[in-house]
Amino acid sequence: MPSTLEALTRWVDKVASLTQPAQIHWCDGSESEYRALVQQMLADGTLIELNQQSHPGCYLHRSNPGDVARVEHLTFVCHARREDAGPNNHWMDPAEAHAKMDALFDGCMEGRTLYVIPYCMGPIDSPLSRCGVEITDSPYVVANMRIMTRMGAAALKRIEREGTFVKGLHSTGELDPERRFIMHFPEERTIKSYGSGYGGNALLGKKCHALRIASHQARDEGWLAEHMLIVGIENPQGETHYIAAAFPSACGKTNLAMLIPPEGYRRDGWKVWTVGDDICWMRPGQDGRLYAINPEAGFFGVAPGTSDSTNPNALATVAHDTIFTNVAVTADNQPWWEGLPGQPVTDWRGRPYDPANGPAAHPNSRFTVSAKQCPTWSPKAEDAQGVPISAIVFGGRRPSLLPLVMEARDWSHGVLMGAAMGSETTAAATGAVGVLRRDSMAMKPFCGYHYGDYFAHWLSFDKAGAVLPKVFHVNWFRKDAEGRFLWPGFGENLRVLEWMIARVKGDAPGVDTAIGILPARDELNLDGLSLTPGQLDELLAVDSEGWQAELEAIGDYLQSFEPRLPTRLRREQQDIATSLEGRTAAASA
Ligand code: OXD
Ligand code: MN
Repeated sequence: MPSTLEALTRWVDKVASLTQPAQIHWCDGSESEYRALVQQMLADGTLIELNQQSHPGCYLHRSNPGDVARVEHLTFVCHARREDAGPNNHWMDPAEAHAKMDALFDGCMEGRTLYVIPYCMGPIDSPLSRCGVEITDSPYVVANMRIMTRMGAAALKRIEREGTFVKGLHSTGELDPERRFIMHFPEERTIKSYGSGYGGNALLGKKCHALRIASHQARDEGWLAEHMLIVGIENPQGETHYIAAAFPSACGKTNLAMLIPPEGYRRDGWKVWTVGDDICWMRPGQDGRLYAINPEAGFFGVAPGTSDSTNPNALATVAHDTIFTNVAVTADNQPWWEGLPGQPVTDWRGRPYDPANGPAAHPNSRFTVSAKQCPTWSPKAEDAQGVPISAIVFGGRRPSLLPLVMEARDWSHGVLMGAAMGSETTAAATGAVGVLRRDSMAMKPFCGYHYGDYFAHWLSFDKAGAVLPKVFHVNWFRKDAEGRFLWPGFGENLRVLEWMIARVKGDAPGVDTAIGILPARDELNLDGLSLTPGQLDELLAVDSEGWQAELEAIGDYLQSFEPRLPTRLRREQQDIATSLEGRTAAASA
């Protein structure tokens, strides 16, 4: 008997009789198992060996060209009651969804191996962690799950002790977009995914479990599952403040999580510690503060744009033992993407590189790598208790209006800032790129239930005994009239984080405005930056008329969550709108 947990063996048997695999393999997560899978994938062409001198242990996977990103229009959240999914999700009746999926899974693993992957999201001994089991017919998924989660024997032991686990069933099927669905059943803690091998659709521990199912479970259990990086900032006095930050996909979470301090800061002794780059689970501790873990064990990062100038830590991390997906290749068989020096000779589809075919690496090409390889990996990342969060940051790609940084006056204002987040779309999901869309808390594609209920859950943390983090909103992507970025970004973002920490410690008074607290001109350390006073003014300007229009747009957006929109959030939006009108009237009187 591969497991002592009857509920697990019964489920595996049931899936096997539906999918009819040639064999069943229970993953133990060992190095030898990983090596054997890699050999098998090299033999059948699923993986291609990269230059083992320059990149030991690195392989390339080329996916089907029609299967390179998350598919939000094919992703469903199947609550028993339609209203519980909210206007932020696609919904299907659970019985109909199960029937549809089971018809697809019927016999789909004939001649294939069914892999059973027990995994733990979060440190194996943490009370904040949660476990799942993914069944898949893809060895590529098994190899990626081994990097991205604590997978195998230790996870199985915890699952057997606890008796509960999230069930995830996956098959690559025929990779036919017409036969592709990513279904979630939050009330059953179950996922069924068919027809895609892409990370966010197929590595079920990540978006499907750690965000969509976990966000729903978190509401039931009094915690938060968020699309956030976690970074520790150590000041020259040796104090470390942990910051959790939500940005939509492909907006630089990995870069911020691995930030290299500017030269002067390094000299003064500032250090940055990476705890996570994509997902954060938080819950109140005994002292009332929020404590966070990164449920993942690896990075599934966007390759293009990752370079020695933008993120040298990421580059060092992926120098060995990394699976690359849909990158290009150089003449000497090294992985290549836009932003790196050198020349590609083969593009992501395996064709001779021709600029007429577009970028050499797919814009959503990825690396999968163990977090332990990151030079700034935090020693606290494995801490069972998690790290205490001093500040929560929201942000997006906003070419205009949104200042470089602003702080919420209190928790409910912070929740409004998160709810109102907007960003230009990126290549991480299929669909048009560069269109502004509201993406509350960067969870639009990932919140497993009604956004109105989710906002209420966020607000519920403001209660007696709570010692909540300060909340900020940042915008690294503000442009001038000529379309040039006003702020240099990357490592220089530490200057903004330093101001946040000063605010947390009560060391910076800030300037109170209708939209929140902004830094006074002399509160941001700009030493060594070639920023003109005009640029700083633009970055910190509050355009009252522009903001009045923005508040109206936010009001319309919030309206779409009625009747479940918390009145407190509506009041926040109205209070700011009124304050803006008052200030505009006073200024023109
Ligand atoms: C990701 C995403 O892969 O957000 O992290 O799409
Ligand atoms: Mn993400």
